[in-house]
Amino acid sequence: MTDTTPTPPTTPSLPTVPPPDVIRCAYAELIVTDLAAARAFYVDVLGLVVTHEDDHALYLRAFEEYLHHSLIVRVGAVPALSVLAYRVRSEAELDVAEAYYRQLGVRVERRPAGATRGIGAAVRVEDPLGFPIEFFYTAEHTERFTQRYDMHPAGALARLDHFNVNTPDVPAARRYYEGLGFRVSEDIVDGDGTVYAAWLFRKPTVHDIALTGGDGPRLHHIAFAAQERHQILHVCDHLGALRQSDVIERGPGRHGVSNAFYLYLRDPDGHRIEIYTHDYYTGDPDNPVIHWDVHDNQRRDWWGNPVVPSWYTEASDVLDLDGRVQKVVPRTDSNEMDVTVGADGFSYAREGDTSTGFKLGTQI
Ligand code: 4SX
Ligand code: FE2
Repeated sequence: MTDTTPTPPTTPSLPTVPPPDVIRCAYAELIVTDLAAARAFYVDVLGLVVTHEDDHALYLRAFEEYLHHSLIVRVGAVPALSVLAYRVRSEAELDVAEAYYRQLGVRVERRPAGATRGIGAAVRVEDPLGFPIEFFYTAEHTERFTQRYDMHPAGALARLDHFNVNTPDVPAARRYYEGLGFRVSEDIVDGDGTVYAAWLFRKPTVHDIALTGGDGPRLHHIAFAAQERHQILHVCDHLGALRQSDVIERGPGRHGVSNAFYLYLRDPDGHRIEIYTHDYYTGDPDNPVIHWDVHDNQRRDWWGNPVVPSWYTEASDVLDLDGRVQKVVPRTDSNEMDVTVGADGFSYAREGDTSTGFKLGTQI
């Protein structure tokens, strides 16, 4: 008998070989169209330390960082993300990464030491979500300026904290990242099972990567941690004094998710940068996952301030490994902005106001 039953579509299975041991998010490279304008923002306003600069690029780090850079800003034809890099535990993990992604069936490239200034041998992939991702261990060390208070500006940034990306299918992206050894700290869901966003970590903080439901692959933002809330407030004052308050997109405020104090800025090319401080430790194996109802009006801003529409809709294009802009796939699940903002959306602050019976800030 001939079996005519069609094979149901399956999500690609995870590799049988182990994933590379990722330590943390380590650096990003952004393409900008005007390097002088980018320098005025990243160096003169944000106060990042210049490790190296030439006519094509700035290699920047924050005050606690001793690796060569945590951000490269490179001039190019169109504003885009060109790579998100994770640091792995040793050089041997590069072979592990290569084998893992070869089994996943995505594009994989080995890069010799020095292909990126300051970075040793590396593996670059186009991940299943469509992002250009690098894994490296070896990197050039520079002086760590933790106690060079004579050099710290009033808004000194301490270190890179996380990446946040738009991806259409958050549950699928979460499965992929969990396969890579990341753990979820928090998510935003609704009573019908739609997942709007998820936060995952390797280092023991709330996240190294946030997955935000939306048309993707696109970069939503990269975030730097400051030590203190007043440093974030100073950046706002600094921008006001420069008559550049329009660079401030959202905040300052206190996030619900993560509990961090935050500010979102837009660089001259529209790339979104977050400054972030005071999230919490997540390193124990039984760290509780916090689920937020999408209708909880304090989930994204603990004080209930509205999220501006641009924060939901705008994001940076990403490049493939050949430097071409990746095609964006639309999200088909409902969008958070549509269910929470404006005439059709609803949200609440008090527990009794929820129509879903959702328990606020449920922990499992
Ligand atoms: O807006 S959220 O409170 O959900 C949020 C956004 C929490 C932490 C983040 O880093 C972020 O970008
Ligand atoms: Fe963030």
